[in-house]
Amino acid sequence: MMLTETLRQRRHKLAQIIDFPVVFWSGKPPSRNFPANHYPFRANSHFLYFAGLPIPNAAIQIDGGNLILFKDDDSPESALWQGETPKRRDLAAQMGADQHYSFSELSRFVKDAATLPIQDLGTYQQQCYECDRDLLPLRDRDLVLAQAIINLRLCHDDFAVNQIKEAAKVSISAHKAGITAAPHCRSEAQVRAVIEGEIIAHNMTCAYPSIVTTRGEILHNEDYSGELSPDDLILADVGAETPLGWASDITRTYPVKGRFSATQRDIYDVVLAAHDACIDKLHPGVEYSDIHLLGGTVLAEGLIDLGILRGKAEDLVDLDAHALFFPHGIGHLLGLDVHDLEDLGDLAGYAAGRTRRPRFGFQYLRLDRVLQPGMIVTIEPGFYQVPGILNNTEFREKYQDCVDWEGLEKFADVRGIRIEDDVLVTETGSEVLTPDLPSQATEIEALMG
Ligand SMILES: [Mn+2]
Repeated sequence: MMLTETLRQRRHKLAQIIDFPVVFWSGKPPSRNFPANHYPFRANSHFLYFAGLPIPNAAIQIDGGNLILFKDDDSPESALWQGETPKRRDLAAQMGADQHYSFSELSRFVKDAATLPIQDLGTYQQQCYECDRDLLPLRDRDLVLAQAIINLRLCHDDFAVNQIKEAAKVSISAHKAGITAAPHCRSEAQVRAVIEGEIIAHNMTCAYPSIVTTRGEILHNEDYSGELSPDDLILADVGAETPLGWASDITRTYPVKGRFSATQRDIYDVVLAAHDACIDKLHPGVEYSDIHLLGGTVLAEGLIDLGILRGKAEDLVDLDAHALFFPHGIGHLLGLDVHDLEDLGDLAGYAAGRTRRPRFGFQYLRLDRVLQPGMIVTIEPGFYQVPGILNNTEFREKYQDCVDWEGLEKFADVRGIRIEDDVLVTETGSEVLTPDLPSQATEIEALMG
């Protein structure tokens, strides 16, 4: 479906939920030292959802399905540096706006409008000034708007699904390039360059800072300075984003030399079993927290078989013993953002009346809702040996009998393994959006030659 028609439908749906005007700002890129030398621009996601196009220094007002674009045309002088940029009139036509005005006209339209705070501080201050109120914490109409947006953005329309599939396709070829190149690379930085090079070559950007590391136990490691040793595993968590802002999110873990050691392979297969079991159970009507528990249970079963955990899987999961090795959640919402809608805190991830459970095994669970058709979620179980967790004296004492600490020592060459795919919940079950990237250990080894 065309972008313009999709945007019209989104506005129409919003108008069915709320009966007051709303304004969204796109934001502007912060400058590094002087205004023309700026960080890459990424439009605010709520703006993108309704405006469709990543236009800097712009705003839109929506009122009962009617759309107005506010933006200044660039000055003739700026063409010397930037060339001709699209005119407001043309942008307005592309998004199907009913009217379009210069940016200064916005003041007349924000009076009774609700809005949502955006990330860049400069624009946030401008929002508060124009609206004549603090936007945080969310309250009154802004909070009603947040709930309405969550209702819309939780379940994706066809246009969004297709965008995410496009992003996923490029991510898959990027990961394949990284897997194939790894045995010939000397550093994490070189592997990252191959993966991101593929994304850049498709005129896409990264949806989040890439993780390409041999220190997989550092969950969000953004350092790429490490040299590769043949016995290392590389954990690559990289996702492309389309020019219209839709994200993908994939993780693969593979051996530098192209062959898993026996111990690496053992743990890899346990993580993969958890990954496959969770994807298999993704259906509308299922509690995502049950998927999280299932992942932990399959992981615990595997670790018992390997002589790392001791006892019964269900009992160990009740005690959160598996979380010693899998301390994060099984996944999250995916959409315009990689942790979609998390600018609204847990409002989107947690159903009404639910809050994060204080349990060790649940504290980083980002999504606690009943799955509905149209939701896109990630499934990303992992196994990590985090020194800060495994050497923690309280944990050592509490889980003394749950872990075979000597048995664990055999697996010293496994620092971190994560396997992550993106899955659409459908009317009848689910559809993996990243199926063409191998996850079996033998397939990965074959790809590496
Ligand atoms: Mn993820």
